[in-house]
Amino acid sequence: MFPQAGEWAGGEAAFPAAIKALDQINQREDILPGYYLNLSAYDTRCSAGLGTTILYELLYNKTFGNVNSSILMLLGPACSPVSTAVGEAAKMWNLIVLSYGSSSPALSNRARFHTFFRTHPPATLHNPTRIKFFELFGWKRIAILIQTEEVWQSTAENLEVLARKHNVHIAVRQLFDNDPSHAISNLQKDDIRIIVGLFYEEKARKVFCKAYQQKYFGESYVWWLVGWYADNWFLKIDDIDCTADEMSRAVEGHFTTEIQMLTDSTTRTISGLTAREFITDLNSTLKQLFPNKPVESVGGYVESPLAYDATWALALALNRSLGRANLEEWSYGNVNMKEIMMDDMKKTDFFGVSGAVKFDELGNRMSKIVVEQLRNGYYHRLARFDAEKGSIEWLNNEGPDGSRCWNYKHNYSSSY
Ligand code: ABU
Repeated sequence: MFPQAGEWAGGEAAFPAAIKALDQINQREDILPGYYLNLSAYDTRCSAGLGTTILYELLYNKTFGNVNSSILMLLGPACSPVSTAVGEAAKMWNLIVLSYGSSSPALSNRARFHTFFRTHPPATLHNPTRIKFFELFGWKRIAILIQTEEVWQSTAENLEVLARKHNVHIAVRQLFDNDPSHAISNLQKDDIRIIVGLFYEEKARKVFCKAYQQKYFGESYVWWLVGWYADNWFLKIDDIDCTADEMSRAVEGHFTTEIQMLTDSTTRTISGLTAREFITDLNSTLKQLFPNKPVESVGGYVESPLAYDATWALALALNRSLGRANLEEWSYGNVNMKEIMMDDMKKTDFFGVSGAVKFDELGNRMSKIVVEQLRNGYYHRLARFDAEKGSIEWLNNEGPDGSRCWNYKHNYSSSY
């Protein structure tokens, strides 16, 4: 499932990345020998309703798309609301789901999502980083502005628990559905200066346009957002009532936290490519597919390494199952075979373009977090945070310890 539209069109870049992995896997004689792995792709438009309909058609309608037998496994969905709907239903058909794009902490519930795995780490991973920075700068009074979706609400709940433990006071918690005007007025009334914003990119544009109009921006305010929006997301102004210049002023200086999705390592990955070779190849494909967009603005560009590695993870798990199960005997009622495939998914352990790929007991993946700041319209890397060790590695000369590193725009194409 690869969304090409909606709140997050993450499938735009994730699909070509998955196809690259699939082509390489199909050429390898040591992986699934004698089999050709076929991928049938569907656009969910980031809609839970459409995702569920597609799953229903795949399960019941043998003439749907070009799938004429039971599907072995499901790659995707991307958006968390779709994974929530599809992931919960899939277990009823013993279908393994591997998402490359869903961050919702709610998806870590093994009872609800028994057959669900993801190469995208859960969004709770951002919270220790946020708290670490609040402590570092002595910020004690914080607000959370939340879009009403489970992905954001469950991240906020986790942040509140962590904040309490560290004596950081979550003074205000504002929810909004579509129009954030009211929520922003309330933040302003309460004189909140540090705000964690939990919302999709389209809503982020509305938030900052309103913040500009209500004069709730500038050096006295510090916003913390997620870092996976497309580059220059704030310059897309067709759906808001602000100019590009106004938006640039409103967003200037905000911080982001993001999972490190492309490894810095120069080691060859499972496919034989280095991470750098993978992204260079993907960049040239995306330039052909989307000639009118910079690659960094293609939906799911940042997450594309996770889609590539997810495809490898599925193929390698199926390959392990070959020794113990006859793939041709697969049907949705074959619980025995589902157990074998689940077992083989849990054994996942390889080095991919996103780093070491393995799942914990909740089907999750862990990663380091990168902190960036938007300065003069460009994102600059500030630090990398290792939540397991609680350690910060400063990536430029502006950390409190004065250590020197480097400064670069956060997209992959400019660094490679
Ligand atoms: N990095 C994209 C996360 C999108 C989602 O969880 O819906």
